[in-house]
Amino acid sequence: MNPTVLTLGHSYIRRLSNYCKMNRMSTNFGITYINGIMYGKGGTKLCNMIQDHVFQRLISKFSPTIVVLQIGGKLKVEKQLSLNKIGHALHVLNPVFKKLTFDERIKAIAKSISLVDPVVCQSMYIFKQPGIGGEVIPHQDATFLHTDPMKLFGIWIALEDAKEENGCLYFIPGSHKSGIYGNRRMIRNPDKSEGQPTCTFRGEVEKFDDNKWVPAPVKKGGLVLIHGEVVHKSEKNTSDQSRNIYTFHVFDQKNTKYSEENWLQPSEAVPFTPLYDTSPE
Ligand SMILES: O=C(O)CCC(=O)C(=O)O
Repeated sequence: MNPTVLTLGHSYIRRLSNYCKMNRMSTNFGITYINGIMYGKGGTKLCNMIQDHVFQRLISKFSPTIVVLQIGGKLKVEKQLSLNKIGHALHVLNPVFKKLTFDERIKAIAKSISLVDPVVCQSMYIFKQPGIGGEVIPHQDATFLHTDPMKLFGIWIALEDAKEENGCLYFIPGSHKSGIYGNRRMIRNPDKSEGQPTCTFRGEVEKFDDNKWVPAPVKKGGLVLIHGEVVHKSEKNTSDQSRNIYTFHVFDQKNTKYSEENWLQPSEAVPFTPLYDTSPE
């Protein structure tokens, strides 16, 4: 794994957090979507932030479209250690992440699982910060990025050792064979009236058996290929070591319908990008 990826992530954070400091940005603990879509608490303040040109310039220069901040009245730790996530277009807008995403080894993995015409639909840098990195609750990725038939895969790359202590992934073996539990889906909210959230859930929340989880510790540079319907999660990071990762999702667009209800849709600025050339030789 190229160490620049990690360094680059930290430099994003330093710049963003300096910006936050300068502008006394504060919201309640929650998710902050920078690209105009917002969930979580602190919505009003985020609107102000989005209209702020300096911040927009910073965002467009450094490519993050989503930044999750753990900020609540008082920060527990420094701002640069409070950020949780940057996404979802690193693979399009940033040369380092682009290079990594379209690396020949990634293409070989996609070919090995018979993806005919895979496209990359999103990418994220996830920080699991020492002491405060939160859990990611049990889920199936196809709940969020639904394709019919299921042709979605996550590529998850450890930029640091991911261990049980600092929040590695956990899986329920065999859980990818039963479809989407409870028909759970996150979709664009059909109710567009004022004050309604942009996205909403339908279906039931499944309670998974605590005894079925298997940890998947991975060394720095290791890659985990995640089936779109496998149930997985990660725990809080209570250790003093960070657990940073880069992840992106691909789906095979050959004979597949990507749901128009999915929260993420391709745009001119950030289209879904083919992983490899499929034109005949
Ligand atoms: O990295 C994590 O902690 C969770 C990532 C995850 O669940 C995902 O990318 O689907």
